[in-house]
Amino acid sequence: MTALIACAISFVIARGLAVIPTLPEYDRNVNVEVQKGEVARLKCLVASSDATVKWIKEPNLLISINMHVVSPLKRRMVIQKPLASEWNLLINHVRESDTGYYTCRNGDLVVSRVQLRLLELPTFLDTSEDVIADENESLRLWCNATGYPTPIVTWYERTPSQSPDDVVNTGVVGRMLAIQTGSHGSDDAYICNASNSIGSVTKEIRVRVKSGPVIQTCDSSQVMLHGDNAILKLWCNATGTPSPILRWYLGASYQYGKSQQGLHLLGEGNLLQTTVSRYDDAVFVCEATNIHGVATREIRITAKPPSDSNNIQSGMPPLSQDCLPMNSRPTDCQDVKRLGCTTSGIYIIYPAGTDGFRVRCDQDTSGGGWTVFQRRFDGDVDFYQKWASYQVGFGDLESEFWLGNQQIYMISSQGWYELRVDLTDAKGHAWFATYNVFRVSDAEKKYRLFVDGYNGNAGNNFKFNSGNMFSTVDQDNDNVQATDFSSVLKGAWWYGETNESNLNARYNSSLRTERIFWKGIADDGQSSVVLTEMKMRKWVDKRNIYTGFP
Ligand SMILES: *[C@@H]1O[C@H](CO)[C@@H](O)[C@H](O)[C@H]1NC(C)=O
Ligand SMILES: *[C@@H]1O[C@H](CO)[C@@H](O)[C@H](O)[C@H]1NC(C)=O
Ligand SMILES: *[C@@H]1O[C@H](CO)[C@@H](O)[C@H](O)[C@H]1NC(C)=O
Ligand SMILES: *[C@@H]1O[C@H](CO)[C@@H](O)[C@H](O)[C@H]1NC(C)=O
Ligand SMILES: *[C@@H]1O[C@H](CO)[C@@H](O)[C@H](O)[C@H]1NC(C)=O
Ligand SMILES: CC(=O)N[C@H]1CO[C@H](CO)[C@@H](O)[C@@H]1O
Ligand SMILES: [Ca+2]
Repeated sequence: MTALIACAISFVIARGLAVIPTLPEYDRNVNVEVQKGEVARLKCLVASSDATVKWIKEPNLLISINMHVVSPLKRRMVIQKPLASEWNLLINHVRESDTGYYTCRNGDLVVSRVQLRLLELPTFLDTSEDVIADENESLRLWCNATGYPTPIVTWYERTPSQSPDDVVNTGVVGRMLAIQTGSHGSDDAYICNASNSIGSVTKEIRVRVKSGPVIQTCDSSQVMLHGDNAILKLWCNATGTPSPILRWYLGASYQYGKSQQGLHLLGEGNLLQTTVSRYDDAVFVCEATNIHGVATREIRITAKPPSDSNNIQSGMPPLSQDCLPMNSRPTDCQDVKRLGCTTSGIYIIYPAGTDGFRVRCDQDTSGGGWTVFQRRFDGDVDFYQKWASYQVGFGDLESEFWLGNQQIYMISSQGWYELRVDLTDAKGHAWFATYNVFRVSDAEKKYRLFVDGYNGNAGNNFKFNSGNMFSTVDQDNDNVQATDFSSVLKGAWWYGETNESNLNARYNSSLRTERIFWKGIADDGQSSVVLTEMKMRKWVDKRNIYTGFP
């Protein structure tokens, strides 16, 4: 009995002695950490060669028996044996679902237990939003991030005086940052950076302190128009948190369009563009509003007496508008006609967005209703003028004039307009060209022309100008590199690659290239065009049917 036990013990010892030296040292709980898509190598060391070695994914998914992978995932798994004692499990293209605990068994004996984890870039689960805070308010900002290894959150601060890249470490580590907000006008940004061994993410949280509006600067500029009106630009800047909304009102000196408060709302935004009569004083009010208050600033525009004129016109031409109903505001000469004025003459019209300006109406030609914007018949007015003059107009509505590109734009953008060009040659023969569609774009687009639908006996020469920008001797917008058509042809026009028309050129010049020109009319090298008129009229019945406008 004793011998048997001794024998058994010695057997155990002998067996132990035989096995233990062949087992290398290893950590039975090594974690394997890889990024998604990489290869995971799970180690198992089993010395005895007659063992049945199994890999099991906890809780009970059998993956392999000896060299044989039985898992449904066997396409991505393989048993690798770099040494006779190693039974490593290789998992290719590791996925989220592969993570967990794996045990390697020699028979029933657990030889190793390995946790497979995915390394993950930090991402934010939840962070504070931008805050508008009260003065001196204490706040807690947070940034919760996930990732593996667990990201460390560090906080940075940026004050408005610093450049966007210039941040200061607050020394705070952890997902919560407590701050005390400052006074009005402070506008800080806090940046949390969640970082681990494989990367980092940052999030900027703006903290602004509530404040009422403060108007910083206001200014105006004035451009005199032809006649008695001016284009007025007014602008104001205001600060406040939240950002104030700016509104413009016209002071009570104006008689029309009054709101309940006696102020006429003109527009919103930090820039206002309008027209005023230069014979009136005007008070404009800029109002900045946010939830914490209102600030206002007045801008006074002082009337300029007619003698202080900086345009060519001397004195005001007489108005023909006694025929208009009281307080009527016609938008063009077609409207003047509709309101009962059927005599050609000078009227004040009020195109949308303007406070009115004078125009010449032709109520006789082809049914009337024409707003005349160019007229030449004796050469008394010099038409070889610069951009600024063409923009606001020059000459005299009673004789020769250019109404002004800005006014042409303001009128023609009110709807669908047609154009009529009347020409008379030296022999007294009258010619005309009409276009069903006429429109001129704004100053930013350099008063680009659009015409379509010719009719008449003068020839369709203006179609070549459609799509061109306006050029003057000091603004070459003709899109032709080699030439400055305005200076070569001595005019101001929608010049482009061809020149079939040139109605603002020199009057009765002896040089053919420099004189008023419409191809095919007075085009024999001797005579010339002696009378020109350009006029537009709204299609009142067919308004908004034409859809081909640019
Ligand atoms: C983020 O952390 C804060 C502070 O510990 C906690 O109140 C909040 O519930 C967390 N949010 C998420 C989505 O984990
Ligand atoms: C905020 O703190 C400043 C400085 O201590 C103080 O002058 C101001 O009155 C405080 N404002 C409010 C609303 O408490
Ligand atoms: C976040 O912090 C880490 C560690 O300081 C840094 O390496 C990393 O560039 C930071 N990330 C960003 C986006 O600033
Ligand atoms: C005021 O506003 C105008 C128009 O937006 C802008 O061009 C200008 O820089 C602003 N001025 C100030 C001082 O903010
Ligand atoms: C045009 O010029 C010619 C030659 O200088 C002159 O005879 C003629 O009268 C002028 N015509 C007009 C309408 O000015
Ligand atoms: C610069 C230019 O091309 N000018 C031409 C404009 O058209 C007239 C009439 O056809 C020509 O004589 C000019 O040479
Ligand atoms: Ca050119």
